[in-house]
Amino acid sequence: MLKALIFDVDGTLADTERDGHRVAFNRAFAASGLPIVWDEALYGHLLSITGGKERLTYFFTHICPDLRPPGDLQALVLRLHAQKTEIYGRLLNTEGVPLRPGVRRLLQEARDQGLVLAIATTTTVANLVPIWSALGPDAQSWFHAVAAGDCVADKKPAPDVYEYVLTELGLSADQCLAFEDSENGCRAAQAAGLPTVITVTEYTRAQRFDGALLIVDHLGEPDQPLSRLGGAPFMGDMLDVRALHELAGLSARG
Ligand code: XBP
Ligand code: MG
Repeated sequence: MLKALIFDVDGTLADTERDGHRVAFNRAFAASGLPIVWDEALYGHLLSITGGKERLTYFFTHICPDLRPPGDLQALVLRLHAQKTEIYGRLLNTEGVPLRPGVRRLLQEARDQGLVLAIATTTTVANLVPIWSALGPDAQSWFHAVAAGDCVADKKPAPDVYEYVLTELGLSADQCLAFEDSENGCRAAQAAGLPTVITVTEYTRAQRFDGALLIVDHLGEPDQPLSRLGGAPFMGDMLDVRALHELAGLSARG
């Protein structure tokens, strides 16, 4: 019996990586006088590392150690990431939050029909503030549990954020559906035993989603039909609560 929907944030609720996080990282580099620009292609590669701090550490260690300023690497990463997070919040507050198709519709319908909502994300919890603002004045209260960034020991593809949310909700994995955009996210949800719906982005379209229940380009809108890319033989134009109950039933029957 489907009781809860658990959403990833970046790439799932909103398309935030290319024009949001990536731009904020570059502005933080510039503000620190570092001659570093993460172009779209390089950032797509760096996204295989989840967590902005981990991504910065990987870059200075394995990609461009010659661009690493002298001094303690961890202190540099913490300072740059704090700058980036502050820039990211301002950027989304001025540029707006690119909610993905069908997100607002499905969240509203799920609330109206009594489904529990939760967030399981690798991003820093401060980055949720513009998401709440974009969804509505009381949007943060829509979600019964939020697992974000450093609240768990290991980031995706580890299952920690999903296990944290399941514990907070007091539900079992087979009573929920997870929504993700990336291979790392799919692996995290699958490792927590969660039936997983994937909405790909341009960065993740070519990734592997082994075990996913359904793979689509987005959740669909009445005037913007979704395209099924893999998984369950779903024939509808958009994912609504009725369709999710049917998919959950399909998953339960194995
Ligand atoms: C995506 C991530 C995050 C963001 C950057 O999170 O891996 O690291 O790219 O945010 P998810 P931070 O898809 O799980 O929402 O710099 O705050 O980590
Ligand atoms: Mg994501």
